[in-house]
Amino acid sequence: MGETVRIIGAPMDYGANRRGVDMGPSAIRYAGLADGLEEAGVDPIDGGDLLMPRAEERDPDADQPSRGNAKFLREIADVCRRLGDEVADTIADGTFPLVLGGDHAVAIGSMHGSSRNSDLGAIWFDAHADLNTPGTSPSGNVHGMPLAAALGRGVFGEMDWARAPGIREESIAYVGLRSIDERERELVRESEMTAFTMADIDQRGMTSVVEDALAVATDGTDGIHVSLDLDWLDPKAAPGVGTPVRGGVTYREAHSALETVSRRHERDGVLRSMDVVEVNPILDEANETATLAAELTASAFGKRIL
Ligand code: 4U7
Ligand code: MN
Ligand code: MN
Ligand code: MN
Repeated sequence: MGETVRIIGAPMDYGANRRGVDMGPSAIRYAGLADGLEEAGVDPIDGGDLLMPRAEERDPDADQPSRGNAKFLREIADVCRRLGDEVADTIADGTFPLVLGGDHAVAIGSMHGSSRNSDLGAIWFDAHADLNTPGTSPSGNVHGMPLAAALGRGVFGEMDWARAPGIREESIAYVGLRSIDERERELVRESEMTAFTMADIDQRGMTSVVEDALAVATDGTDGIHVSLDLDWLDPKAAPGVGTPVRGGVTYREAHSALETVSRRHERDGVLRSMDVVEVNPILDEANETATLAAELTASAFGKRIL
């Protein structure tokens, strides 16, 4: 048997300010995640779900004088602290943390926990850049801010739960960008991150792009975090997401990308943590998106056609 993967459910929706994405962990489990991981040759254990206060009982604008327009920042801080501890403990036990969202703000906790004792690179599979700060966000939704938080940008610089201890900009690569806000565009351009857009995938093909992204994220780091936002895929393949953007990657391209990650992991053991986020079963068609999330995760851990 290969490595042990610990499934950590983070049924949070405060970052999306929209119900439904909190049901993601159940839907992905129901879609056969554990079986898929076993077929990939890893040993899954289920760590259950983090406890989550109901959004309806909370005031999105409570607390935090410095929070700008960020909604539910106090609740998100509490969840990310607990998630960061779980992820760090999981790695300390010699086990691989696989975080099921929830909205993409859970990645703040994943990256914090995963980078506490090491230099961490990251690959961000997403339609969006997720680099807004409370000062630039058009929506106030923190799921559009996790990379800014992990990098300690803007007001996140003063929040110990947000800024990930071991992540540097130059070790982060985006794959599949196609929806960037006006102010965010400057932030991406001026950053030291590497951004592969859909146009790069069109021109060069998925495998070559992901190999380059792996090179960026592994250069000078101890391992990488993979963050998979299901809206990375085209809405035809993944309809169950809160912020769909047309022109996304196809079903086959997505598998190919995660198979490329797994080949590199088999060779060098580069993968350190992963999250699978933004599945919204309320908006889905017959659990199609959750099923895809489970299948893509199995591909990331080495499940092959033959
Ligand atoms: B996701 C958005 F304005 N950029 O900040 C924002 F378009 O985690 C969307 O990638 C963010 O799904 C999408 O609210 C966040 C918007
Ligand atoms: Mn995202
Ligand atoms: Mn997205
Ligand atoms: Mn989204």
